[in-house]
Amino acid sequence: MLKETYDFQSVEKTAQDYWNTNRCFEVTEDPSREKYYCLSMFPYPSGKLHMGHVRNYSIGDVISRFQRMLGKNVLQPMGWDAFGLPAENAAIKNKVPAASWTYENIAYMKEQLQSLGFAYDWSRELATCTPEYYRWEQWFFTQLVEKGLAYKKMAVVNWDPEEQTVLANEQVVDGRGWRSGALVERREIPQWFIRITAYAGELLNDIDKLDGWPESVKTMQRHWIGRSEGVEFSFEVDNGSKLAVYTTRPDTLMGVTYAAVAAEHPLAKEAAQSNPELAAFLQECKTTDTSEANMETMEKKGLPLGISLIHPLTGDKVPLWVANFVLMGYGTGAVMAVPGHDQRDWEFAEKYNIEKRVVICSKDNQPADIDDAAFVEHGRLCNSNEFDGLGFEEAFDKICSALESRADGQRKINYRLRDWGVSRQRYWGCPIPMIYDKDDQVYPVAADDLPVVLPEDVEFAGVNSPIKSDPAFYETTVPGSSEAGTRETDTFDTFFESSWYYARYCCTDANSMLDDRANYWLPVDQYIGGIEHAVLHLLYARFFHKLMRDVGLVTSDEPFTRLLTQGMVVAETYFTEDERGRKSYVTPAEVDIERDGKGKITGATRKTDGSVVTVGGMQKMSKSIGNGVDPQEMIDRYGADTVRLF
Ligand code: OVH
Repeated sequence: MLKETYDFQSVEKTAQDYWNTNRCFEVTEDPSREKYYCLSMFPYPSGKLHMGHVRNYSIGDVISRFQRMLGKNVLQPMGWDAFGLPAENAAIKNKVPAASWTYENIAYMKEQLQSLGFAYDWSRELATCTPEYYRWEQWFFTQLVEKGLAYKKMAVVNWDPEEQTVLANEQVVDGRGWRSGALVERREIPQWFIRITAYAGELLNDIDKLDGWPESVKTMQRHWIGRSEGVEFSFEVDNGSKLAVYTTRPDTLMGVTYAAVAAEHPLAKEAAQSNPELAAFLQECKTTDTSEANMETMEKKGLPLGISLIHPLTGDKVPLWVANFVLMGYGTGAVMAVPGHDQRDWEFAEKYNIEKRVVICSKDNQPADIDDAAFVEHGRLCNSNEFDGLGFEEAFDKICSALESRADGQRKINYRLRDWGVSRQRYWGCPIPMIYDKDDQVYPVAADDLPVVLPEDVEFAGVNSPIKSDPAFYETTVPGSSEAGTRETDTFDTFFESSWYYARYCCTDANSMLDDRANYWLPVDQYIGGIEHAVLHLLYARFFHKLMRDVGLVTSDEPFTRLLTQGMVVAETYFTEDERGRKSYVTPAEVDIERDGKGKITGATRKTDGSVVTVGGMQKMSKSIGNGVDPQEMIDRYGADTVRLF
């Protein structure tokens, strides 16, 4: 009989017990039925669900259940992105092994997910920190090494001299280690890279196939890959050598008034030997944060080297500088500068009073006005001798041809995308399956000797990775011989695990990385996740999919047909300020609010004493500003369906 009150506790429990007992959402590969693969981005087992999870997984569940009601064979799996820094930090802080902290969180968050009634096929649950999972990415990596798609090179990392550890970029705050506060140094160490640049063209072109993705995400991926057409050519140096530069604006070549090399460039080091001021500047450049964000905003600095170049077309002398914004690792480590038509060059020339020359006309076909800023648009050429009057394309072509015949010119397609550095000097990650012999030759671990298991029962002494000081882990033999060998003790970037988890769900018990069940379910019909993954995770997963295709594991070209990116979950904030402007937040539950006719919040007072508080506006939910809503509290108070509807 109908009760007066809706007892969500018993109703939901009864339903969820029924679904579990009857394994209602477990699916098998059934070629006679139309499949639908609906996937939400799997969570870090960080402790408990937050509203961002609830939003993501409610959307995924609604779509899954809808597709199921249409009669399709729906796969909706769930799992755990279990490696990574948070587990290590918790282990150091709470003196508990990363593994047990992780498994406890998984157990609790799994209960929360079940109490929200999500229709998951729990028989396919995976956790990326289990050898059963990561053994296959280790095998995959050894395949990439053998195909020349994974290699090792020296690369810069953030070094915390006090903790004697490498820091991730997000652990460097204002140039200092987040925990130690010590000034961070740049240090070059050998690291493993995956040659994603070999797939740059295909990753770019295939974006045009992704009609089910938001336009904004496709644009972000195109910019990240950053294809550019340009020309590489050489200047004659007055010491008889040559200096190669790359430019995407050969049409502005007649506007070159100086060139610049990176601080690590041989020409700079040579000139510094007889010039203490220069030597000091090169030393200063060593501590420059060369992240792209910083390079954009930092003050551009440089010094003349006292060396001249010969302009390849005019024969004029061009002074050579060293500048802190030129990177040795990017392109040729040298750039031509056209202050009239490149804003960064303009600012540098303005600061050091270097000549600016106009060679491009603005829209009205008059030489552009560059008094206050560079003119960076395309336009007809002027002050460019035989190239005067040409438009961008034609000038690009004719000047490239001139450079090809007179200055070793070579047209080039360049990409902003750099190869993927996958080494992490952290403990809680998948061990990189490589072994070194006594001469530092490196060998992939043989397939039969995988997995290289990460020891879980480690006592976390300090901030260093325990396996780096554990002979039981790193002492081994060289593959195929009885010679003593040493294991690689770095672990993979956790994006390695999340680049292929969507495929493993299709065949979690396969005795290979994937089996043919993957081709029944893939590509994912609908992927749902936060917009913060619009570039890296999605690009790496697309890259892995193409790599898995090329080793014969899948037949499709793209992993995700449709993508829905959810925004941040936000809530109102309220605060009071002390006389020195320091804010203390009060939670929305503690205030009474007034709204105007249109429902806009116009004021708020404390419930306790009626004192006025400032309305801080909508912000991403977080404990620190007091506007976080704990989903568990809401589930207990109002029930799962109310929370999901919210
Ligand atoms: N394991 C990765 C991950 O993002 C996914 C891998 C595929 C790389 C939530 C909040 C956060 C919020 C609200 C209240 C309090 C605190 C989404 C925070 C993620 C992702 C999954 C898993 C969060 C969106 C941003 N956000 N909105 N509100 N794991 O556990 O962080 O983008 O789609 O659901 O999130 S995760």
